[in-house]
This record gives sequence, structure tokens and C-alpha cells, in this order.
Amino acid sequence: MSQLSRRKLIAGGAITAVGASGLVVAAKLAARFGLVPPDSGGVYGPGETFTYAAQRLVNRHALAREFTRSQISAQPFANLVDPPLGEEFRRLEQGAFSSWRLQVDGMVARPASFSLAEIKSFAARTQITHLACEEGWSYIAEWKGVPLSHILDLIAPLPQVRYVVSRSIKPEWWESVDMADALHPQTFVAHGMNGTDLPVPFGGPLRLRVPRQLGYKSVKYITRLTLTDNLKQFGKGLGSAAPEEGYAWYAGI
Ligand SMILES: Nc1nc2c(c(=O)[nH]1)N[C@H]1C(S)=C(S)[C@@H](COP(=O)(O)O)O[C@H]1N2
Ligand SMILES: [Mo]
Repeated sequence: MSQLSRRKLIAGGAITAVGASGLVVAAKLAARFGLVPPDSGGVYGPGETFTYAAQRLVNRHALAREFTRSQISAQPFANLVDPPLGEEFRRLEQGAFSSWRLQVDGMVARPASFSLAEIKSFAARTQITHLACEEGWSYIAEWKGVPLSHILDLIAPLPQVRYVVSRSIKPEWWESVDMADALHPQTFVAHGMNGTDLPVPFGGPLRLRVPRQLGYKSVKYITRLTLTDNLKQFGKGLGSAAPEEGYAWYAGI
């Protein structure tokens, strides 16, 4: 059974077991432990809160499954962005991305802006993990990059920080993760894939990889990371673009 369907079963079974009144209790507990996701309102809100709080209480340090080289997908599927990459991107691409920068700001002691070359000069790690799109397709690839935790060490987050917001050269796609995922050893700022520089269709030169969550959390073409204690000030205040389209903010697998 895939990890995804296993989680659905567990979450579904748990929700059936606790029932509607249990969800109310769970929501109160979640509030007490600061485990309320930003999209906790609306019809699916109580379920979202239950899933997120349960995952964080039980599973915070779990690792996403890693695969062997022989399991890497022969034909990974790139989900092309819509609208397509524009002028600004093409100009940067023509300069071999030497002017690409990742700005890191918000509630940090030492805000910084890193060039692609600087990010590539940091000690790199690799992981062979599964990227699953909420629309059903998926692939396994080897990603190379810098653990996000390393970049956070450099910029020194203030103690009250709770989320890292990722923005891209494509403003319509943005995401955020909590500190459990931001500091998780498999969360990467990735610049390589399957032994080459990260190809443009897959988010090159720089993307986030959050292998413990569905593909949509792995923002492509990242240009800015902002640390915050409150997601209300971003977009419609639901934590990312996904809940604005009806998907869950927390998409753990
Ligand atoms: N900037 C940006 N990042 C994005 C997207 C996007 O449209 N724009 N799509 C997301 C979705 S829905 C998925 S499933 C994955 C797809 O990654 P892939 O192109 O490597 O398959 O990227 C995510 N990151
Ligand atoms: Mo997706």
C-alpha cells in the first residue's frame, strides 16, 4: 500500500472513530497546543485541524521513504506552469541563472540574499524520493540540494517564528510550511535532479522539495523565503495558494 493511501486510511479511520463531537474536542486540543492550520475555517476546517494536529503530535520526525537508484522514474513528469514562464525568467536563463537570487527575510536576525552560486557552494545532500501530485501522477527522482535548515541557520530565525513562506518568480504559486517541515532533514532547497542541474521544467534553477507533503508544497523557481509567526498577512490568509483553490494547506503523506 502506498504511503498516501495508508495515511488516508489512518486519517479516515480516525475521523470516523472520533466522530463529529470528537472533532470538536480535537480542535480545542489543537488550539491549546498551537496546532491549528491556517485553513481551519469552513466546512473542511475541523478535518484539516484534526489531520494536521494528529500528524504533528504523532509523526513530527518521521522520514519520507527513500528509494534506490534503480527505482528512479525513467520518464518523470513535469507539471508545466500556467501561465508559462515569462520575460524575466527567460532573461535570467539566458545569463545561465548567474543573476538568480534567493532572498531570505522576515522574522530573522540576519536577512540575506543568496546567489545561485552561493547556494550551490553550500554542502549538498541528495535524496531519492517520490513526488506525488494531488491530481494523481507521480515520479521518483534523485534531488540534490541544501537542507533548508542550513539556510535557516545562516539567517538566524527569531524564536517566535512559526512558518516559512516560499515565493517564486511565478507570483500565483506560493506556499508555506511550519517549522517541523522547515527544519526537517529531508526538506531541501534543491538545485539538482538525477545527476544534472535542476532542469527548468522541474523548477530549475531552484525549487523547494518537501517530500513529506504532496507535490504542490514543493514550490518551483523560488526567489524568496519569508519567516513569519502569522500567515494572515499573505494572500487570502489561508497559508498558501492551495487552500484558495480548495486544497488543504497541510498535505502530509
Ligand atoms: N512555481 C510553481 N511551483 C509549483 C507548481 C506551479 O504551478 N508553479 N505546481 C506544483 C504542483 S501542483 C506540483 S504537483 C509540483 C509538480 O512538480 P514537477 O513539475 O516536478 O512534477 O510542483 C509544484 N510547484
Ligand atoms: Mo500538483
